[in-house]
Amino acid sequence: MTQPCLRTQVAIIGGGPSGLLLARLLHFDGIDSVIIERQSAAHVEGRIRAGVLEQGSVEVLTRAGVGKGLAQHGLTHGGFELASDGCLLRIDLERLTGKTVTVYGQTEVTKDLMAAHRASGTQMFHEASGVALHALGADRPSVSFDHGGQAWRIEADFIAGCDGFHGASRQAIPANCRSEFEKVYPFGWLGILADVPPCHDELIYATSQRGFALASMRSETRSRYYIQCRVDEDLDAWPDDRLWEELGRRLGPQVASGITTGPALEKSIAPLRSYVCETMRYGRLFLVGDAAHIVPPTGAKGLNLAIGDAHYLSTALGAFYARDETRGLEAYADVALRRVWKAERFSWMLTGLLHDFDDATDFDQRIRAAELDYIFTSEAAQRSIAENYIGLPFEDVLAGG
Ligand code: RFL
Ligand code: PHB
Repeated sequence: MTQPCLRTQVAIIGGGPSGLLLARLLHFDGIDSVIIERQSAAHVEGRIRAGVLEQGSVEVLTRAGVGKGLAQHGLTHGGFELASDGCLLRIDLERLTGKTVTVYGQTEVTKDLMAAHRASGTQMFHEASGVALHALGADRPSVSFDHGGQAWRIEADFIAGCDGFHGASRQAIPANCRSEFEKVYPFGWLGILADVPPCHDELIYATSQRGFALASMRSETRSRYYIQCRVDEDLDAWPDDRLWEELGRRLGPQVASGITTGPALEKSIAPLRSYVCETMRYGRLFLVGDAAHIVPPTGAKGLNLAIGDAHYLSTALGAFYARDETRGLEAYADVALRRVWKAERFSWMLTGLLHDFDDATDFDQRIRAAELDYIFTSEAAQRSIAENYIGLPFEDVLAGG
């Protein structure tokens, strides 16, 4: 039996938000791509993750032709609350920066992108296994995988590694050509999704003696809450009643009085990690999104960084195919990493500020209290948080690194 072999301009490994978005942006520049995804389409479309989009991300998604659902159902937020032991401070994003964020679930972003790809006929291989990358340093790299009981091979000009933290792409870069920077936090987030109205019209990030809590939402009738928990926490030890009670305690009495409880549609625990792989390029392989970097979810940056990478890479590839210009491709890793590291810093800072660390000394606790006090009383400190939360500006990748 002969092995089916396809040819495309960009082979995209991973059909999560970064892969799907990159393929859409390339499509609008007339660049052909094929998506190879390990999971089923239903699995990809059902995943519950991020909830907050920066204005820059909304603009990129709109450019990718998936702005309609966002415009119709996205909730525009001009601020969010910080709560410290029950005292509330509003970070007024709009007044401090002139910008807003949009609350719209990653599940919806993914569904919108999948619908657009189905309509435009993008070739997508779901449930592909054994994905392997070949000849990354040569002019014609390729990807091999098994699909539908057959061994496939796709030859491409470029490969985009959009396959998340546990994917195959990053591992295909020889260990002596990449440096990894990592911080693993000694706690996770226990998340609950429920069809109840949110307790407040904006997000509330709360720090308390009992640990961190976040009140978020997906719509006016669907709430998403998180609490800091042990990484090895047993989900069975958290029946809905206990979780609602704990949320109320951490968010403080004023917020708790507005909480509507209800049965959990979903409950899960996510570990928290900061991670960066340098470099994000090896030969004709470019890493995009979680394949290259992870942030703890405290700053709502993960999906936004993935969208930023897809924007930079599609711009660089567009210039290559339109004008034979390689400057953007050469600058991609440095330009993307500069933005990534700033988001890493912000997410790490907010995580340290708002979570309870078992090994914190009395000194650490006093410093944390002083930092919170500073933020609660200084507009300059609030502006710095606001500026990072709404998303730092994109550089021009074509101007060079
Ligand atoms: P993904 O979403 O992990 O998608 C990668 C895709 O690649 C596939 N794959 C493979 N395919 C082929 N071959 C292989 N060998 C493969 N290995 C993996 C996977 O099946 C998958 O479909 O990465 P991508 O596309 O880079 O997107 C990144 C985002 O998903 C991620 O950064 C965010 O979800 C992070 N995040 C948040 N980001 C925000 O910007 N705002 C938020 O509010 C926010 N909240 C969150 C979050 C992540 C969370 N968890 C669960 C980690 C809240 C949580 C709780
Ligand atoms: C969410 O709604 O899932 C969410 C919102 C803000 C974050 C993290 C997660 O910082």
